[in-house]
Amino acid sequence: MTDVLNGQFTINFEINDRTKNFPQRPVSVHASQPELDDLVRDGFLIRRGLIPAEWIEGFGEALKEIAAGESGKKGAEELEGNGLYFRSLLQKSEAFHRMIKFEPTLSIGRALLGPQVSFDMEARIALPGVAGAGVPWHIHMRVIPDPMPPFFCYPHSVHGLIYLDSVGDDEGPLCVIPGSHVNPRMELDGTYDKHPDEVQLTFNPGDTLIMHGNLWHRTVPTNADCKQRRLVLFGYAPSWIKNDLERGVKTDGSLTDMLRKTGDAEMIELLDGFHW
Ligand SMILES: O=C(O)CCC(=O)C(=O)O
Ligand SMILES: [Fe+2]
Repeated sequence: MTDVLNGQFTINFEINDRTKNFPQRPVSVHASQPELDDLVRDGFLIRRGLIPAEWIEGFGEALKEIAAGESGKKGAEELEGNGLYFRSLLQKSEAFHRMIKFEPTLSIGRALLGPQVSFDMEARIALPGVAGAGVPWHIHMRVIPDPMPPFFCYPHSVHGLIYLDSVGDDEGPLCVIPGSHVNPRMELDGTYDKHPDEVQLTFNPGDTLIMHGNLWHRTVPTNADCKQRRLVLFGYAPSWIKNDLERGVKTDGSLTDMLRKTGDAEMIELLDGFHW
């Protein structure tokens, strides 16, 4: 950590809101400028041992409870060949709330996206002894139209993967293609094909990968000797992209809820905005 602390620097953001007297939003960045430059160029940055062991243990305990509570329920995501997913973790356990203002990653998110970001968390578990569980090549924001509209808001996001368990060859390393976050149309989507530029990464508990949400990545599928493979995913996105901040006189939301229930996919998209 010492080199990180030594390299730390501050960005003094000022927001262009004259009506609020130009708010100052300084960000003390837990990374050096060269590290940020690497992240912008390669699309990822690894922080070994970033999350303390007791936090990892707490996340694991909370996930265990959530998994037990959701098993077999409608909407539970137990995906064949992929593993179990648990979404909206901040709503499911306070154990995850310590990540909301976790400066070592938050400050990097803000340095890259601007000081106003929102945050959410989810998790993925691959079970021990189950072969073939993996995630094929993908990016997280498959929303880029062609042709590119003049005012298109490019889906920059900063995502993170915190590993709770050791990930070696049996558990399926993570593969990333450095620099691929600027190439949203690679013809890899949904495959496990080895790519000549891929870098394979293995992890110990507490290791954290910080990446652009559109970095191409996959896992190697687990083999039958694998141990449990759990990770928590988090994401920062510009907070002003969300339109669900309630203002003015509060409502019970029932009218728009009804539209969501009865509406088609277009209606839901128009009402709910985008979910990563
Ligand atoms: O399991 C991993 O290592 C990565 C998972 C992943 O990329 C995802 O769930 O989007
Ligand atoms: Fe992913």
